[in-house]
Amino acid sequence: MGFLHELYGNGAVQPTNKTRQHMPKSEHTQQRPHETIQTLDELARLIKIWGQEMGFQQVGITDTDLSSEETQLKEWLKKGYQGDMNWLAEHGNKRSRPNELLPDTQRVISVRLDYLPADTDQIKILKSSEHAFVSRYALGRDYHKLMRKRLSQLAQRIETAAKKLPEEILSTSNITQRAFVDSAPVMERPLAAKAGLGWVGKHTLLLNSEAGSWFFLGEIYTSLPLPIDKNDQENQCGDCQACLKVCPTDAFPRPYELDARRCISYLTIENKGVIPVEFREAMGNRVFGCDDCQAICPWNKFAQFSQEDDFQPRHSLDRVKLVELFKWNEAQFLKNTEGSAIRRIGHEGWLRNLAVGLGNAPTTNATISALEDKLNHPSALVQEHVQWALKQHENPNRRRKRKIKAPTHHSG
Ligand code: B12
Ligand code: SF4
Ligand code: SF4
Repeated sequence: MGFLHELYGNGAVQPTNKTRQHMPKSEHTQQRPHETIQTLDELARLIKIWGQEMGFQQVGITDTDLSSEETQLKEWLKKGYQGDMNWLAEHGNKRSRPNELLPDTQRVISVRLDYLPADTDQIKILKSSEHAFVSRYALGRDYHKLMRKRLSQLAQRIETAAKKLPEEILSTSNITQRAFVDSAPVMERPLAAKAGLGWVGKHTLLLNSEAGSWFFLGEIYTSLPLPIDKNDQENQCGDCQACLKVCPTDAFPRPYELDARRCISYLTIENKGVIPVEFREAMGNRVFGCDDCQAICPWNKFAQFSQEDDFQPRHSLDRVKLVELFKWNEAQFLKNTEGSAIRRIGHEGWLRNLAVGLGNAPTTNATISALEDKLNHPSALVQEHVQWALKQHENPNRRRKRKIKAPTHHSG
């Protein structure tokens, strides 16, 4: 059975076909100026309502204890699974000890924001090797700024309300809070799981039985001793191993553990250098990130499309041909990726990834001539990947390896 059949012909998960809905703003939940909140329980309840009014689909509160995750993180780093992402090993214990990152932190308010745009034909595009497959999270505007801004507004609203709490409930007026989205040393998935937003699946992402996994995470660290939520989302992966089996590059040494060095997301986004040849055929047309382990997950049939206009695809990135993207010069690249997560990899990284995609595309005049045009590109990195791609086309009847195995066998 071919990989694509395995992935999409046999139980792969198509997202629900709901149209985008905007959450109604429930005016009665707005705190009126004359109202004062009397207890921390009441504040916690309002924080969730405010969060949802701001567009977050879920909000949960947890404590800062990540002691067992700290051990797992250290073991993961010891194995070198982080590759060149040295920043994951920096900052001492700040990543697993929230109050070492922000002194006085007592609680973490964790939020989720759905990002899957509607009607992007993701399976069709992944199967069409002349098209570029860009991860669903990167089709629209970069999520970092949008989420951080909203979280900061939420933090401000919490602080204003907390300062009015009776003194016997909250004795200090010194409230410390900070919003984070992805970029700081924060263990977002374990914190979100503790806060009741879902469970960490075998693919290492956070998922939820009512929402799947197509969402971003963000958090507010706070010194407020808010009541914490219980996680009623038990791990419901059961015997399923679909994500482990579908991974084109065999990046899971075992369930719940990812060797980032083998993950297409790492290879195309975080990796700044050469893409090792062993992974290139398996990458197919995935030119920015990879979604396979999520696309196959049965819980994603409960995913809902994003309500954010900002996450809708720009420049037809959900259905554009590889050749077309490869023709963007640096100025076009910078213009077309303004405000997008794609910009981070730079024009050179973009061409590198697209060259691999073109090496895996059908042999056509358009593909060959687009590649030949870049043979003398000033970047040696681009040149090398273009040469590899052209070599692939020397045999138009070749069969691409769609899936590779890690050298040491590991079971799922
Ligand atoms: C580094 C990073 C990556 C790396 C490494 C990924 C990884 N699995 O660690 C790469 C570049 C590969 C990557 C890829 C992607 N990423 Co990323 N990434 C991050 C980042 C910045 C740090 C993650 C990290 O600390 N990893 C180190 C590991 C060891 O730590 P951990 O994830 O916290 O894992 C712990 C738990 O899993 C725990 N655990 C819990 N239960 C169990 C059970 C068992 C038995 C075991 C052993 C362990 C265990 O053990 C681990 C150590 O404590 C986070 C943001 C953040 N600050 O957290 C985003 C983040 C995880 N990424 C995200 C996304 C969207 C992606 C991609 C889907 C993007 C794409 N489409 O290409 C892919 C998915 C690949 C995958 N299957 O994970 C989202 C995930 C949202 C979600 N629903 O979970 C995050 C949270 C960003 C965000 N703010 O939304 N990412
Ligand atoms: S994102 Fe793709 S390459 Fe990375 S672990 Fe998931 S399926 Fe494998
Ligand atoms: S595909 Fe299966 S094993 Fe993987 S996260 Fe989803 S339910 Fe869990």
